Amino acid sequence: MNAHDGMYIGGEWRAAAGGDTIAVLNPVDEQVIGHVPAGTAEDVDAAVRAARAALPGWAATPPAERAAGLAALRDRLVARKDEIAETISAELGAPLPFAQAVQTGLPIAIAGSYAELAASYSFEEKVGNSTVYQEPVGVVGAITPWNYPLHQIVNKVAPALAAGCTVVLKPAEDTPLTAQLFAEAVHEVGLPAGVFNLVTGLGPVAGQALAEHEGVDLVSFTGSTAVGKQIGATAGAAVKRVALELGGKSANVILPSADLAKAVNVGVANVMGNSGQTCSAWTRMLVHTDRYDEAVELASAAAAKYTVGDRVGPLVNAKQLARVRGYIEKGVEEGARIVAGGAEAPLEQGYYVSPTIFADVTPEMTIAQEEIFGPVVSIIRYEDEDDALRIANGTVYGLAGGVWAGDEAEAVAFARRMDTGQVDINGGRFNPLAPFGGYKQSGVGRELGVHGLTEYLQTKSLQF
Ligand code: TXE
Repeated sequence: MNAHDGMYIGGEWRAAAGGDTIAVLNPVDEQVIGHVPAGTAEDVDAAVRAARAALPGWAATPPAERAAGLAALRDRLVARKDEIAETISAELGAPLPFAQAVQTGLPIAIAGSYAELAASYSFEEKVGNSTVYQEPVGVVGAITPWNYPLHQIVNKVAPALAAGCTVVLKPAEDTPLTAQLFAEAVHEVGLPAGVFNLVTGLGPVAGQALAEHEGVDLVSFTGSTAVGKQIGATAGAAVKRVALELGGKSANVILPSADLAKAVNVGVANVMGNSGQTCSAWTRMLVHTDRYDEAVELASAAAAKYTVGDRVGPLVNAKQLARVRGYIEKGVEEGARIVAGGAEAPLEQGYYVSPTIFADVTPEMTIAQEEIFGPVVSIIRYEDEDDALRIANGTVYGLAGGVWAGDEAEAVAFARRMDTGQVDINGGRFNPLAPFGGYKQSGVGRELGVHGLTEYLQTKSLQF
């Protein structure tokens, strides 16, 4: 499959210092499809040293040259997009059309947007008698999850490189093959050795070593809230910059004036894409009590269209399967009513879960409060707008959401009252330049666009 099966440190491919490897499985048939090095603290240290050594040169490289490097990287990703999509499909289990369009196409567009931003952003400005410089934060430790293997990498690495930072990436152990392809693309571009480094390995070993390393100036983490809190505490104790993109429990709020069928169908599709393994997924559907029964019927009919296997892929691994099934069982125990799907295995092989719709969900139930990370929608009824807002804002999370109304201004007014970082109005459209990130426990910092770039910059002023 990949031309290289090692880690990429200081411009060279190598095995882990300890010699161990990790097996990578295909969640569709549970077969081993590759092995990657199980990096340890020793490998992380080598990678951080390489990144530190490369930092002065890359930080001093004119932004236009860094932009050219990113544009070349985008071009290499385009040239290898089929291979990347097939790899994502193999290690994540995503159906190929989704792997091509969403998992590969969007991050390539994002890489392109950072090539443009690096060229156009003003890293220096005059403020009265001062000149204010935006300088790179330094060495970035990027720790990424498996749910969007390329997207999560590009979201961190592209803005970091655009800013003039150097990077050590520790991708998720479930999807490291995509990260190796990304490293191959970087290598083909010929960026200076050490500007980008890849250490594969387990979270509590390689990930933790990277988060704790003194030579890392900023840790950017996307993953579970539990690990995010730990990384935030470690960074805080070291007075180190940190960006956290954690979980979500986003609400799809369907106001009484909305086109109900459209809002429900788009809402169900939003959760079923990537088998519900999306931090911004609209896992709670909020419907006015007068239209509740109609919405439940529409949602169960919509779920039936998502056939397991060709449209809805498996979950990434056995642990996630057990976790999602556990949540479905908990929902039933707490009194919610399954109107589509359920916890039973739909296929004999692979980590599949049927698209599942719960009705009669109340806001305090576990399935309405905790991130499930599977193809499960909870439909909750509300009495009036204030009630809808209270429910929408009634979790520890605040990452994304949707609002539907007959009148756009009505939807905007509601969205402005939501404690959440990103809201789609009447379906919205993905915008690679719009900031993405969480309120409350969904995280700290923003990704994408200029807000994503400034995460990797620090400010210096000179007075004259
Ligand atoms: O996450 P982990 P898991 C949520 C989602 C999911 C749950 C568990 O609810 O069900 O988290 O997923 C690395 N120090 N999200 O267990 O463990 C790990 O190697 C440093 C939401 O897979 O947080 C991987 O690279 N790093 C989410 C990354 O952290 C550590 C995406 C994420 O893995 C580490 C994924 C440690 N001690 C899961 N332990 C989103 N926000 O999109 C693990 N890692």
